[in-house]
Amino acid sequence: MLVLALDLTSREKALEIVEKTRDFVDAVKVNYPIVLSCGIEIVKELSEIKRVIADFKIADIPYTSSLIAEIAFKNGANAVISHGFVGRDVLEEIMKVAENYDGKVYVVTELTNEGAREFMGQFARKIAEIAKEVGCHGLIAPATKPERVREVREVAKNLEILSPGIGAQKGKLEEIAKYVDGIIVGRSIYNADNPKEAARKIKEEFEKAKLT
Ligand code: U5P
Repeated sequence: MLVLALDLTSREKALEIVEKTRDFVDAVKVNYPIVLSCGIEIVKELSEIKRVIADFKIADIPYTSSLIAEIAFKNGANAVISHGFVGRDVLEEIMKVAENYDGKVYVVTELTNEGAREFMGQFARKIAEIAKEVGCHGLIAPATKPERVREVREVAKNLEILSPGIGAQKGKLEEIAKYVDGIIVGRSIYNADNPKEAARKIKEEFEKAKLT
C-alpha cells in the first residue's frame, strides 16, 4: 500500500498531484499544512477521489481529542492518526468516535526524526502494546529506524503498520518492506519532475522489496 503524504499548501497543486498519481496511490494523507491552508473542506474533496488518512497527530485530553477525530471523520476521512504517548484513555476515546464512522485509528509509536529518540523511542514498544490492547487498527512506525519497525511488528503482529521516512528522510525500503503493510511518501513524489512516474516506481520497488 502506498500512501501519498500531501503536504502542500495549494488546493490546485494538491488536486493536480492526486490526479497524476491516482493509479499508484492507495490513500492520501493530509496533515496540518494542507488543512490549515485550504480548510477542512479539502478532506471532503479528496475523499471523493481517494481514501483519506487525517494525520492530525492527535495529542490532547480525551475530550478534545475526540472532537478532533469527529471533525476529521465527519468531513470524509477514513482514518485518523493519533499520538500514542498521550496514553490509553485518549486512544479509547478516539476509538469510540472511529467506531461510529467505521473509521480506522493509527497510532504513532516514535517519530522518524533523530530527536524522537530522546523521549518517544524509549516508549515505542509500550505504545504499540497499548494501541493493540485498545483495539486500534494500526501503527505508524519510522522507516528511518528499521530496528524500531521490527520491534513494533513483533509486539503488534496483527496490526497494520504504515511507515513514513522513505526517500526525503533517507529511510531504505529494503530494510522495512517485509515488516510493514504500507509506506507513506510525500516529497519524493510531489516534488519529482514526474510525480506519476515517481509514484509508480516507489510502489513497484516496495512490492518487490516485500517479496525479497
Ligand atoms: N510523518 C513523518 N514521520 C513520522 C510521522 C509522520 O514523516 O514519524 C509524516 C510527515 O508529517 C509527512 C510524511 O507528512 O509523513 C513524510 O513526508 P516525506 O518526508 O516523505 O515528504
